[in-house]
Amino acid sequence: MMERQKVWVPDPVEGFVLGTIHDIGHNGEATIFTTDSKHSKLTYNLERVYYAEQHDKADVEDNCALMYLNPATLLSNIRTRYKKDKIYTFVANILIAVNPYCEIKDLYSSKTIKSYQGKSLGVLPPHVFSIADKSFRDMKVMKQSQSIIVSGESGAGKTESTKYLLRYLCELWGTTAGPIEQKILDANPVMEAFGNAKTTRNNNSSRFGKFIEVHFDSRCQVVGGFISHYLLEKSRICRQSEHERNYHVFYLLCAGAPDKLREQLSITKPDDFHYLNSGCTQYFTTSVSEKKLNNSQKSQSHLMKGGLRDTMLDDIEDFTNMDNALGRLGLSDAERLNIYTMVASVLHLGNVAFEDNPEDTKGGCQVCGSSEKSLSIAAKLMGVDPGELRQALVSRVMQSSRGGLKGTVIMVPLKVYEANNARDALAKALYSNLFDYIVQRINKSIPFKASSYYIGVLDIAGFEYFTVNSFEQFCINYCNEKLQQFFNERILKDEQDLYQREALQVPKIEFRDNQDCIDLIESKGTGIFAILDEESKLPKPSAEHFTMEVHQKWAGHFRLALPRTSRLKAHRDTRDNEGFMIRHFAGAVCYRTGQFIEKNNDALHASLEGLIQESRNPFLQVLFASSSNMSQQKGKLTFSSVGSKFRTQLGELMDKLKSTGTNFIRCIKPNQKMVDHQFEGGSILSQLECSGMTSVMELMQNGFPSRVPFADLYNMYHKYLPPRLAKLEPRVFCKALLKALGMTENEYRFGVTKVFFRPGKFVEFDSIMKSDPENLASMVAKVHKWLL
Ligand code: AD9
Ligand code: MG
Repeated sequence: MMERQKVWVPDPVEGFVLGTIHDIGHNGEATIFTTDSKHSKLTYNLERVYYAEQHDKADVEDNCALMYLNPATLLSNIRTRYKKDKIYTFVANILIAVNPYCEIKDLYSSKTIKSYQGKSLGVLPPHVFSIADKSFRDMKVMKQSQSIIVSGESGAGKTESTKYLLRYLCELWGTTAGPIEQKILDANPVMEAFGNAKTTRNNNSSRFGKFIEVHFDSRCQVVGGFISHYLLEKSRICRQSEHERNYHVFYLLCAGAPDKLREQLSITKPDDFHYLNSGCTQYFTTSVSEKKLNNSQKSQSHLMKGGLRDTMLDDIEDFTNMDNALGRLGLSDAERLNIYTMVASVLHLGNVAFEDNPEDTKGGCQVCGSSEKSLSIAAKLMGVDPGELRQALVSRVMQSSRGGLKGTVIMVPLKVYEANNARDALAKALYSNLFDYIVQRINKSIPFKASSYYIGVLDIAGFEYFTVNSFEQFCINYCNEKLQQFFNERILKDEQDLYQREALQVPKIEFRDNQDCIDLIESKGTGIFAILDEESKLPKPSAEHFTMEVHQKWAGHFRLALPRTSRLKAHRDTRDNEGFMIRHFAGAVCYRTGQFIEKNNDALHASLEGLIQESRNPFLQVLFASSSNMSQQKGKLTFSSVGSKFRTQLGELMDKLKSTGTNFIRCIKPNQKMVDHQFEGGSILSQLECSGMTSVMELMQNGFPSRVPFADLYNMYHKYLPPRLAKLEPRVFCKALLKALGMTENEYRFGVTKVFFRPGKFVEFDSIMKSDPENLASMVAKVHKWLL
C-alpha cells in the first residue's frame, strides 16, 4: 500500500470508516486520517486495513464487479445500495437481502414477477425473484430438483423472503395461483398463526424451522407441495420473557373469534390466562380493524388500549385470514372447531394452580379452590373426567418392584412444583402435537402424485448467541454448523474444483473446516447428544454429571472449553450455573446445561399418558396416536429423545440438500430497532462474517470471480467487429480480443471452456469494448495476423 491510498479502517460502530494513509512506518504501522467530518488520526497495522474503491459512492449489482473484494468494500457496497432502497445485492450467485422494514413501491408486484421471467442472473437488478427464476430454469434445463437456503438472524427477513419466493413459484409469470398453488400459499397464514410469536427481536418471529417443497411434473407445472418442520419452541407455550408473547393463535382466538365460538370455548381476554400473562398481553391491531369492532368488542377495553402496532399484523383480521385459509385447505367446520378446542384446552389447563395439601403427610398437593372452574372446563374440552384429570395432575403412577410384587401399581403424590411441571408438560405435548397434526393435515391436502422434481425453500433460524443459551440454541447452532459446512462445500470447494477442472493455477484457499465441531456434537456414542441420551437412562440423571461427562470425554478438544464463569455468574440462579462453551464457526457460545435433560426428554409421565388414552375426544386420540415419543427398533420399544429426532430429521434434510442444485440467500437485519433507513454497519459486518460471506470475499479476491464461456463472449461482442473477424472460432476470437486490449495474464486466464477475469477486470473490459469498437476492430485485426 502507498501513502495517500484510500483505505477502510475498522470501526466498532460503522464496521469500517474511510481514511487515507498519511505515512507508513517500517514496522507496517500506518498513520491514517479518516475522511469523515472528524478527521481523526488513527494508527493501524496495514494488515488490518483494506483497499477502498476509487469511486466509493458508486454501487454495483454484483459485488464481484468491484476492483477490491474484501469485507469493507462488500459492506460499503451494501450500504450505498441500501441508502438508495436497493436492498438486494449479488456476490456471484449468492443473494444478499437487507430487510428494508418498509414497503418499497412495486418491488414485489405482479408486473415485477412477470419481468423476471426467464431472465438470466444479472440481466435485471438482483432480487429474490432472480433466485426463484434461476431455480426454476435450472430445474427445467438440468432436470434436477433445486433448493433455496434462506438464512439470517431473527428479524433479518427470512420468512418474508420465503413467502415472496413461494409466490413467484406459485404465480409463475404473474398469473393468479391455481387451486394447488393457492393451497401451498395458504399454508403460510396457518403455520404463522400456530408457530410464530412476538419476540423482542421480531414481532412475527418464526419459532420453528421449515422446508417447503413445491413439486412439479415433467412439464414443470405445479402438482403439489410438502412441508417439513423442525424444532417448535415449546417453552414459549407456558412462559414468555418480558415484552414477548405466546403463539399468535391464542390472541387471534381472544380478539378475532366470533362471540359464539369464544363462549363455547370459554375464551375471554389474554390477561385472564396464566399462559398469556407472564409476558405481554397486548393485541396487534390496525386502525382498519379497530373501526370494524362492534360495540361489545369496543367495550372490552383491553382490545383498544395501547395495542401493538405492526403494519403486517392484526389479531382480529388474522383470525379470519387463518380460518379462511384452513377452510380453503379443506378443513371442515368440525375439524376447525376441534383445533380451536385444543388451543382453548391449553389455556384453561394453564389456569389450574396447585397448593400444598394439608391432609397429606408426604407433602402432596391439591388443586387450588380458585382454579376448580378451569379444571372442569379443561376436562370438558379434552373429553376427560375432571376427577381423573385432577388425579393425573397431582400424582404419578409407578410400578412397584418391592417384595417380589413386580407390576403392582402405586400412586405417588406430587409436590406443588412437580404438579406444575406435569401440567406444563401436558400443555406442551397438547400444543406441539397439534402443531405436528396441522402440518400433516396441510400436507395431506396438497399431495404430489405425479412429481418429477421439486424446488425446496429452507427457512430456518440462523446462528444464535444470547446472554443465556440453552438446549434450543444448542440445537439451532448445531444445525447451522451443518448448513455452514454445506455452504463451504458448495461455494468454496466448488470454486476450487472449477479452477482445477479448467486447469487454472490458483493458490488453494484454506477455509476452516468445522467437521470437528460437528463430530463433537453428533458422534455416535461419544458426541454431546449421545452423552445426553445416556444420562437420561441413568436412575438419577443430573445436569452436573452430564456436564462433567462432556468435559471428560472431550478434554483438550479445541472446540470445547469450560464456560466463562464471569458470564454465568451474572445470571446465576439457584438451580444451575454449569455448562460448557463451544467454539462455533461463527463464534464461541456458552451453554447452560441445567435444563438440557428435561428439554431433551419431554416425555409425559405415565398417568398423563393414561389419561389421554381414556379421553372421549377422538381428536385428542388422533393427536397423540401419530406422534409418540416411543419408536420401534428391532422389535423393542425405545425412547426417542428430542435431540435424536432432530439429528435424524437434519440428516434427512442434508441428504435432500446435497442431492439438489442449491441457491443461497443471506438475509441481513439492518438495525436492532426494527426501523427503516437505518444501517448499523458494525452489526451488519458481524452478520456477514457469521454467514460466511467474508470468507467468500477472500476466496474471490484471490481468484477469478468473473467468468465467461468463450461462446458467450463471442456472442456478446462479435457484432462490434468486422464480419471477417467475426468468423473466428470463439476461443481464438477471445484470445485475439484480450491481447488486442493489452490485458495481461495477471488480469485474466484462459481455462478449458471459459475466460476467467480478476476482480473488476470484466467490467473494465466490457466498457472498453462498448466505448470504442472501431479502434478495437483494427487492433484485433493486427493481433489476429500476429496470432497466425
Ligand atoms: V425469525 O428468525 O423468524 O425471528 P425472520 O423470519 O428472518 O425472523 P421476518 O421475515 O419475519 O424475519 O421479517 C421481520 C419483519 O421485517 C417482517 O415482519 C416485516 O415487517 C419486515 N420485513 C422483512 N422483509 C421485508 C421486506 N422484503 N419488505 C418489507 C420486510 N418488510
Ligand atoms: Mg421467520
